[in-house]
Amino acid sequence: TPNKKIESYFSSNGIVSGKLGLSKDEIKDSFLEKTFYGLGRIPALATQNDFYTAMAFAIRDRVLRQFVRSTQQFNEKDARGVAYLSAEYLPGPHLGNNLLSLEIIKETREALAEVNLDLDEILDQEVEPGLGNGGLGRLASCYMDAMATLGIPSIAYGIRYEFGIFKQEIRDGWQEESTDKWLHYGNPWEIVRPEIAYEVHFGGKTESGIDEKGNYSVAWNADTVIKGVAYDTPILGYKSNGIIMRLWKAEAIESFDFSIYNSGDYYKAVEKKMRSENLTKVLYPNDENLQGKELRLKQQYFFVCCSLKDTIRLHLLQGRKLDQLHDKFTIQLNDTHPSIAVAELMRLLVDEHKMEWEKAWHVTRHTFAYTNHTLLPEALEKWSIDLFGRLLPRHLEIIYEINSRFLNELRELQYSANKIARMSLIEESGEPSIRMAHLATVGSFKVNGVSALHSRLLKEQVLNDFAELWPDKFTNVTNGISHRRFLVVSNPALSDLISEKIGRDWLTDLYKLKGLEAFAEDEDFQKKWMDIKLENKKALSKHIEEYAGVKIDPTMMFDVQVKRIHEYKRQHLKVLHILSLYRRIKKGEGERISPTAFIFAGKAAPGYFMAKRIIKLISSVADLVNKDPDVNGKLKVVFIPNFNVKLAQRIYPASDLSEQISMAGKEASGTGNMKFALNGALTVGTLDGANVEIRDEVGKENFFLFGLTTEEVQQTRQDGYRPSEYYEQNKELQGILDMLISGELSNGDTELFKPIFENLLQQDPYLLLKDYQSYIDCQEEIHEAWRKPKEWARMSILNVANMGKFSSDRSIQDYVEKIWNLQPIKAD
Ligand code: OX2
Repeated sequence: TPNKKIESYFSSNGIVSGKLGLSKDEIKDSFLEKTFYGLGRIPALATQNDFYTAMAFAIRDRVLRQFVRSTQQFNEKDARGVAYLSAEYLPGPHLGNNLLSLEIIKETREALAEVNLDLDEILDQEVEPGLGNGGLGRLASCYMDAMATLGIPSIAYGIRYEFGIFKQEIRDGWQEESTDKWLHYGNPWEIVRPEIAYEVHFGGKTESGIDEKGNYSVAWNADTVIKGVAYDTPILGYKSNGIIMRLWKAEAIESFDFSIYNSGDYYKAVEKKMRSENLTKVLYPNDENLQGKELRLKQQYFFVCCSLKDTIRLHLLQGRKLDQLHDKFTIQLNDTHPSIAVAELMRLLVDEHKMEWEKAWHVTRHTFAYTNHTLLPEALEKWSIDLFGRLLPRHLEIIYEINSRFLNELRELQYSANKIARMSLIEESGEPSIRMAHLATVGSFKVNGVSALHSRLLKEQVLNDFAELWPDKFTNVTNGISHRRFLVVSNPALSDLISEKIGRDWLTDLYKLKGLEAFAEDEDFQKKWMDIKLENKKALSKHIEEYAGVKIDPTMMFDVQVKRIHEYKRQHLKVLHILSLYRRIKKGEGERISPTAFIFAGKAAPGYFMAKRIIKLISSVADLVNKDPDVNGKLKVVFIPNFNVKLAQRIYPASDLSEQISMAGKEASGTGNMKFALNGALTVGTLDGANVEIRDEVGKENFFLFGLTTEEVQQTRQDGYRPSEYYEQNKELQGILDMLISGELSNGDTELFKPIFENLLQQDPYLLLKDYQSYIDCQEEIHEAWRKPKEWARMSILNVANMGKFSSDRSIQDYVEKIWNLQPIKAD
């Protein structure tokens, strides 16, 4: 029974309906109160980190108020909503973004100044949650920002990894990994909910029989039980709702060790407890490469099981019936990582809630929607039947049943045996395994790709048979980014200049940036625009000097490639370009080269041999170039360690040129490309992923295009590609490639870069040599353009003016219209 006194206090005393306390004095008071009562600190002992924590607590109170209010209104309206399932999130630092969402950056700065503290220093204390690898995790977080802002009734589920993506250091040019102890100083943003916890079972056997009511039923007698506990982080939208990111942490169940305790083996009991907690210890650091590890499958099932049980609890709490689940919820699967959910929901409905199979299948297929993020074969998840059956025996049976019914449908359509084998959820050739993308596709009512090109290729290639069978199931939602985090928060000077000219409506409607077109030719505006860029470059140079030990002249062109290190992204093509410039300057032919700083950052998967060697290659080229007085006035090369959201927020505002040079057909979308362009960098890129749409929006005259198209790539392959021909015919290229094995880059070691050399000459799977000349020619154009500052400024302004489409607000609006079919509710 609800406590009426408390309820009326809540609604009448302003806790959830009244004012938020956002004046300078109120912020200061809360901050001081949190410093003393929240942390128990006296000023003499308080550290900068204590002050950060106190401020985070003060702001969290206000964020929670918005969350409580939103939840109340979603419940009152019995709203239809979304549960977003993602194994990864990269929220970035929370404090700065929350201050913007509450529109109290200025007030907070002043409040702190009154007690002799500096907001920027306090912001810098925050350690970000690195709960993802790259684009996929960051996209999920951009979507949360937009869902909160737009008032989408939603909850985001994931895993609370104790150690996020590893910390990267560069030693002697090599990447070294260490654990990311992001929880070391505590996490003021999360609230543990011990009462929201679910049991998750693994292993054991299934047993079928007749239940008390005389119905056929299956019991799963698992041999391991683990508990998932909810940790909630409120995510605040801009002047709008708060939604929850609910991450699950694994714990041992209390009852679990009783028998062992009783038999006296205390240490064995504790050991078992620790083993349970291992499940959410660490994020797998592989981006788009699946290793088929047992612990990873356990993590996936663990968070899916907790999330579905929680979704069902929320659904039933509203007094709704289980067979209406799909009327009230869409469960969005962020890639196949959570796709075991299709089998788990069937298990929950059929085994636990005793729904008949056909009805349960109807509910399931109308509840899920699946987003595919990659066409790379090595990234398509497959689980060996053997491993899967040992860990999840009941789910294996369910998948077999789904498959058998599905294949029967195909037989009725007179499909050939070949085609049926291709479409089966089970791959029979080689080691029998489950194709998770097929499970997700069969179990969902919508499947989307993440850019126009990617969605087309998904239908033509990887899921072609399914797209022919169910053409209406397939759709596209082009990715988007939070322009509030990646422009307003991280590039305040440029944001203010924009707002001075066109007002502030663009914060909630990015298409309004179009208004900047009118000022593209305005020389005074151009000057202000480029002055801000220069200031941002100075700030980045300082960071680079401190963390990479390289001094960079901020007036150089900043030519930047930051993203995961992967062969398909072709960081080594950029290296070939740098070496070509180096050689020209050495030969005295460098007069048409504009002074340039080449800036790289990004992590390599710890087990990815070639990627790690590419980092070493970049470092070696940096040594060669930076130490050579003949060239180091014109070229600088730097690898900034430990790329993460925080560093990204410094880099985009300071970039002149954005390198988006993946082989066409490989980058599903890319989102860094959008963040650069939004901050006024010009793009050099292939017709890949969202580059295609960016170019369409900003105009082809404001985009540096090079390289093969997807179709030309396919044709090249068909014709039988021989990379060595390019080596033989192109003397400049030959000279550069020979540098890799001459020892020049490696203190005489001719073996160090041979694997890269041989890979390029023999296979060159990503066609670097084929695209080389086109890239070099394009770069010459770029260097020429850089020599005309007014032209450059104009193009930069036009890029920003035409980025409206790439806000995650637009993406989420697309999800609402094309997939989710729901009504936003904005809390007051
Ligand atoms: C990434 C894709 O590689 C990238 O192109 C895309 O922009 C991003 O997802 C967000 O959609 N793991 N990471 C990705 O896909 C997978 C799988």
